[in-house]
Amino acid sequence: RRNMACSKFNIQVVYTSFCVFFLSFLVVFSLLETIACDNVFSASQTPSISVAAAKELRYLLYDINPPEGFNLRRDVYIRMASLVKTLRKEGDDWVLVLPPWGRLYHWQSPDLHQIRIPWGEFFSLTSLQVNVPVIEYEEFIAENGGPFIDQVLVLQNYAEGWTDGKWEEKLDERPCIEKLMYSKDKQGYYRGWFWGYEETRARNVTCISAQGHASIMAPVLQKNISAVSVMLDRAETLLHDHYAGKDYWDTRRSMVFAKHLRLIGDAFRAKYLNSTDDRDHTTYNEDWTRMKAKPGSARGGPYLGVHLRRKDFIWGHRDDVPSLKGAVKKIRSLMKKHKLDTVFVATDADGEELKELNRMLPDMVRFEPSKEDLELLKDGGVAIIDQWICAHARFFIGTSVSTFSFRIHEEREILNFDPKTTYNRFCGDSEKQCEQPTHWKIVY
Ligand SMILES: Nc1nc2c(ncn2[C@@H]2O[C@H](COP(=O)(O)OP(=O)(O)OP(=O)(O)O)[C@@H](O)[C@H]2O)c(=O)[nH]1
Ligand SMILES: *[C@@H]1O[C@H](CO)[C@@H](O)[C@H](O)[C@H]1NC(C)=O
Ligand SMILES: *[C@@H]1O[C@H](CO)[C@@H](O)[C@H](O)[C@H]1NC(C)=O
Ligand SMILES: *[C@@H]1O[C@H](CO)[C@@H](O)[C@H](O)[C@H]1NC(C)=O
Repeated sequence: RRNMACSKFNIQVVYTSFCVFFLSFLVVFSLLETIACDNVFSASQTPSISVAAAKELRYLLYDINPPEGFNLRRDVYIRMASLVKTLRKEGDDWVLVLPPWGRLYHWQSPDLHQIRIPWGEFFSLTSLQVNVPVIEYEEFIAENGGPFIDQVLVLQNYAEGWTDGKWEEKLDERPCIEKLMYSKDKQGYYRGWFWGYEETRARNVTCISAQGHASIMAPVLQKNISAVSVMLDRAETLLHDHYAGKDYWDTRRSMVFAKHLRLIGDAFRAKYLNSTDDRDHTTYNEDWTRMKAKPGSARGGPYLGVHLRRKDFIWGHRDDVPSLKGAVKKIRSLMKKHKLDTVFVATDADGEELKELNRMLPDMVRFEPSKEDLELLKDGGVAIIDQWICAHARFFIGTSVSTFSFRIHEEREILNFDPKTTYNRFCGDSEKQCEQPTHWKIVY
């Protein structure tokens, strides 16, 4: 039943026809992926068969506040996966339905149709499956017999804020505080955004004030609600169950980038950065549960990796973000210090800034897809390839409190880089105390 996620992925891979060289690889890997899928599914279905009589199949769907970016959304996935794990421990056979990607504020490439993008375009579904059962939204529609969601719970804070200035975990059904983003149609169904799937309808929508970690929802989902499919909207309201604990890292490690994106990043590294896994000690195991090496064992390719976040980060004139001139000065000094002749720059800088950067740093290497490639990879795929290449650099420096940079830190931690080469950020030109990012160590 859940095999669809994998077969659908294969189809997408097949129409990724841009580069004949990659295509032959991709077909082979998609075959491997199918085999891996079968193993994963048969393994995960064995226990559910033996207790099938007692456990009901139920679906947890979720969505996030529209302005949130790609990288925060990846963080909310970790919270939801944790909730599903709690739910499965305590009762029914819950499955997490992956919210299609789209309509993200930062995805601004013109003429690109960027909605209803399945997770398989960005992440390896078989890898996610090893951690917790997940399905794509279209697969949910097929299994569920139509685009119907039984119950939507819109999460919100408490209208009164923290009582007595004291924070405590709590959860209550409450009137909706903000204007509901769902409206009733003539048949009495609720219509809403639903990731651009206009035909989707909800049978019931209510608001819940929630203050606490993700698994605070578990008793309500088990006991108060009997609906088969439940969607949590504004899921970012819930906090991590165990931030940076084993469960957190298991889920984070399972969020392996889609194979075709990693291959494109690797080919770019080989061609433009003289970087290969063998030489750089960054060999990746397809089975993430076996990705564990001696800390500091990764060497990385002979280049400096840079994430330079601009746009909304400079519009606010934040004092922890450098001017382009300040950034280039730092880049030059790091290249000298670490004896690196090459710099790879990932940035969201706009046309004007990019020109200026090019002028000051003419030798920088950037991943710039052709129009055709961009159509296939989309802004999300390009961002992942940028992150993948930064994750393989001998030394990395990112931007202060950018979730884009944080995800690179984690990726480098997974690859076993020495933390000294990872947890670095640019300082503002006149920033006095330039505190460097925190080292988050993997709990295996
Ligand atoms: N390709 C590419 N895209 C980038 C880069 N930096 C930012 N972006 C784009 O801009 C978005 C940044 O928003 P987020 O993903 O939320 O990450 P963030 O930089 O922490 O921003 P906030 O969390 O919103 O403060 C990314 O998702 C990308 O779409 C970059 O270096 N390369
Ligand atoms: C869930 O049910 C319990 C017991 O019936 C009730 O006390 C509680 O308020 C309900 N919680 C929510 C969020 O509806
Ligand atoms: C909608 O859901 C709420 C909360 O679970 C429930 O109290 C209410 O009876 C439901 N309404 C309908 C029409 O089913
Ligand atoms: C690539 O790296 C290898 C090993 O570090 C080195 O011997 C070789 O000269 C480099 N090639 C180029 C083109 O820089």
